[in-house]
Amino acid sequence: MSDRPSQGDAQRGDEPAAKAGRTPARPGRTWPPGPPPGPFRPEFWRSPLRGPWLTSVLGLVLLIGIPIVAITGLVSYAAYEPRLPINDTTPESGWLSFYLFGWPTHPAWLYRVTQGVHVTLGLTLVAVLLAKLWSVIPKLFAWPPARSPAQALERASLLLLVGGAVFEFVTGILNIQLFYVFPFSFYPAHLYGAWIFLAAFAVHVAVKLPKMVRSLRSRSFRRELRTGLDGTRPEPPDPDGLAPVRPADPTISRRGLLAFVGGASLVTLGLSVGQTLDGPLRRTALLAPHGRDYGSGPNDFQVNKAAAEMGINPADTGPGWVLQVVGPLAALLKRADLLSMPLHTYALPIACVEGWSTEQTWTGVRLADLARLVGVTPGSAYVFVESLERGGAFGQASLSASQVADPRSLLALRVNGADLSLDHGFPARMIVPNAPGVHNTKWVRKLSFYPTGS
Ligand SMILES: Nc1nc2c(c(=O)[nH]1)N[C@H]1C(S)=C(S)[C@@H](COP(=O)(O)O)O[C@H]1N2
Ligand SMILES: [Mo]
Repeated sequence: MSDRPSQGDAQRGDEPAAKAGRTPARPGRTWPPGPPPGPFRPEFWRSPLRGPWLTSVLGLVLLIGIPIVAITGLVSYAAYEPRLPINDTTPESGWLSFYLFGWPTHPAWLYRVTQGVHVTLGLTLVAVLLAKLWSVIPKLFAWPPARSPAQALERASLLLLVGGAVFEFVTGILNIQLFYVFPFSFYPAHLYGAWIFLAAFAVHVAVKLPKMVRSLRSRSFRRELRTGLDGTRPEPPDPDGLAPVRPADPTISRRGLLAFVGGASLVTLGLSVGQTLDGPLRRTALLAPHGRDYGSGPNDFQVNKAAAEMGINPADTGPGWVLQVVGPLAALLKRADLLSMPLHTYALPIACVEGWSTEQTWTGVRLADLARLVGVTPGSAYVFVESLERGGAFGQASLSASQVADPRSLLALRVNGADLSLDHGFPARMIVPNAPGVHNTKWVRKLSFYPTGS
C-alpha cells in the first residue's frame, strides 16, 4: 500500500480528528484525549476494500453456514446417546446438551451425513471466517474503548463472539487432526464453547441484521463482480468505522478478494470431502489427517486407531479369545461358537466423529440374538460393551435398547467376505446402524446387558 494521498482523500478530504470524535479544544490540548498512535487511529486502517458491504457479504455466508455447522454439531452430541452410562462424559451438561430425543438407528446413513457436513462445512468456512475477521479488525482497536455502558457491553459480547468462533474452529480442527494439545477434554469444551459462541452469534445477528441488509443493498453484487482493479473505489465512511477514512490505492479488486476467499474455501472443500465418499474420489481427500494406507484386500478401508497403537496384545486375540456375555444368564463363546450361530450380512457405514466415513459389508451375529442367548428380550435392555483394550476413552461404550433390538446391529466377525483384520477389530467388533464410529467398539471382550431404567 502506498502512502501518497489517494483518490479517497481527495474526494472526501474529511478530518480524521473529526472522525475519531475528538472535540477540538484549546490548541495543543483535546479532551477526551485522542487515541494512542498506531492501530487505535482510524487513519491507520487503509485498505480500500474494507467496508460494510464487504463485511456483510462475508457475514451473509457465515449467517447461512454457521447454523448448519451448529445444528449438525449438536446432533452429534445427541448421537452419543447421552442418557446411557459411559457414553456422555460431559460434566453437568444437563440442559445444555441436545438430549431431546433418543438417537434413531434409521436411516443408517444419517450420522454419516450430519457429521460429514459438520466437519466438511466447518473446514470450508475457515477462509470466510478469517476474511470476515480481517474485514472488521479496525473495530478491535476502536477508541475510546467504551463510549457508554451499552457500548462496553456490545464490545464485551463481540469478544465472546470472536473468541467463541476462534475457540470452536481451532478445537474442532485440532481434534480432527488428532492433535490433542489443549489442556482440557475436547468433548465438553467444544460443547460449552459452542453455547457461548451461539449465544453471542444470536445477539450479533439480531443487532446487525438491519445494517447487513442495508449494506448489501448499497452495492450491486453483480456489478462488483464485473469491476476490476481500475474501477475499485472505497466504500463511503460508515459510523462503525469499517470503511477507511484515508484509503490507500487498491492493489486488488473486491471481486479479486472474493475470488481468493471463495477459492480458498473451495480448495479446502475439494481436498476434504473425499473422506466421506467411497470409490475413486476418496483419493482426493489430501487434507484427511489419517493416512491412506489402511490394510489389504477386503480390509483395505480406513483405520481409526490401529491395534498396536491401542496396546492390543495379538496373543489376546488368538485361539484363547472368548467372548463373555452377561445378562440374567451368562455365556462364554469362542469365535467358532459365534460362527456357528445364524450369521447376517449388512452394508453399513462407519462414520467417525472426525468427519470421515465409509460403507462396508459386515457379517456377524445379531446383537439381539446374543441378548436372547442370556435371557434378555431385545428392546428391554441396553448393553455395555468392553474391549480388550484396558482403560482409555475408546475401550468401551453403551448401546441403547433400540440399538440392541435393531436386526442390523451386529457383532461383526467378517467384513467384505474376509475375516476382520486385527486393525479392524479381530476377533469381533460392534457395527450399529447410524451410530457414531466411536461406539462401534473393536476387539470386543465382554457384553453386559442391563434392563433399561436400571
Ligand atoms: N476398542 C476400540 N474400538 C474402537 C476404537 C478404538 O480406538 N478402540 N476407535 C473407534 C472409532 S473412534 C472409530 S471411528 C471406529 C473406526 O473403526 P475402524 O478403525 O475399523 O475403521 O472404531 C471405533 N472402535
Ligand atoms: Mo471415530
